[in-house]
Amino acid sequence: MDTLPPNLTINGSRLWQSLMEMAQIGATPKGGVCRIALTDLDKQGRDLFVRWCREAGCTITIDRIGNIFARRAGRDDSLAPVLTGSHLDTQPTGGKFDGVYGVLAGLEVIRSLNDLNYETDAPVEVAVWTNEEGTRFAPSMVASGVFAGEFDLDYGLSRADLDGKTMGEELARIGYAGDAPVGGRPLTAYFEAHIEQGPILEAEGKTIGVVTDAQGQRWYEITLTGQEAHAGPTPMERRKDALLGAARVVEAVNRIGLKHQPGACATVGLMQIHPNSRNVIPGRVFFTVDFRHPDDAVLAAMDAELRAEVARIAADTKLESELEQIFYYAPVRFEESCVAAVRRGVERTGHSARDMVSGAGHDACYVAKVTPTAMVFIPCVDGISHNEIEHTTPEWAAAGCEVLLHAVLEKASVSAGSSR
Ligand code: HGY
Ligand code: MN
Ligand code: MN
Repeated sequence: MDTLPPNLTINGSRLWQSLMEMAQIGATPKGGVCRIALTDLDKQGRDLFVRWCREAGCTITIDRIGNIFARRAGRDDSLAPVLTGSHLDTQPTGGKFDGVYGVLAGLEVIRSLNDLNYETDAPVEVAVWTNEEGTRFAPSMVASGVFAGEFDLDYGLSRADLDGKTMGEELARIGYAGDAPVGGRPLTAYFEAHIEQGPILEAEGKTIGVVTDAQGQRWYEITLTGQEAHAGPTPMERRKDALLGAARVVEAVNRIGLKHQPGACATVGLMQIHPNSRNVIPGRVFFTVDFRHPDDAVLAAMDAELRAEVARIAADTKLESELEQIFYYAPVRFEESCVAAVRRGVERTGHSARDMVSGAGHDACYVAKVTPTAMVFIPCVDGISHNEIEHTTPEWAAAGCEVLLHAVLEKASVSAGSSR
């Protein structure tokens, strides 16, 4: 690979300014961001990103599930591009940085290459993946999953929110139902920069996480059905109380998580009670379970224990139970040469670093199935994310972007000093 120029750097204040401007779209009173997938606010964020990329000289491609690819041409445009990026959609009580940091760090790489007048051999592209969070349309990372061939396009477009609106309908409504095929094209590598969303880097005083792996996940939807009845005249022993059953399953989920330490995570995050009336015994409860672990065999054991517990609790409380696993991916090992490129970026920039396993899921977990992939983490304050107080610092943001620039250039094989 050609030698890199000595003045290779990014513009940290421009990156921070872009992050703060994007955070205005869906800004919440507590300083967070609510920009749910395929809402008008998501459209506004996408439009702003597209405008910035066009101003940076990129061409824009949108595929049929709304993934956006902003492309900076390389000297040899026939070469497979080096891709970076992440997602712009947020959780309902999300922060300014989850996903957005990786998208705008990718844009800053493009802007910096323009400033430095560098022409890479291979094109460089920045991706915005549709619906990474999975909060409105389950499962999460469904669009990068379609890109990686994990799900077929019709499955992805048919994902519906709780009001029955599908991704396909909402993509058309906001004008991001592209016509480019989803995936199936060669890439040289994919690098995703992201906040850690946990406490390790900050606690250890490290600036960069060299992400070697990501833990596996299993998502479930469970419905317990009993019988609505009057809260007054119905004796306790005659009740078929769906919420009592759900409460016991929530406790069992937590117990399974605690049993498989270190490493296991177990969460019930969404619950709907029917009819949700103060003086009616709940007849039906719908809720979700999110299991994670870095070891696939343990994840499988947690799966078996959950199924057994739901069956036992339903029988004990005289309820009908339905349990469906709607999402699963095994723990991911990121590709060695890409991880090494991130490591060399750390060496060249001199930032402190440590290897990490990602606790969160990322689009990189699916893209890794079709392209050599690695991730760059930066710390977030108190390790808090998926919360309006989510925060990082301009210094950490700039440091991660610098490392990303080096890793991208290593794979895009820069020819030093060539002007565009
Ligand atoms: O759930 C996750 O890990 C990610 O935020 N989609
Ligand atoms: Mn994310
Ligand atoms: Mn997230």
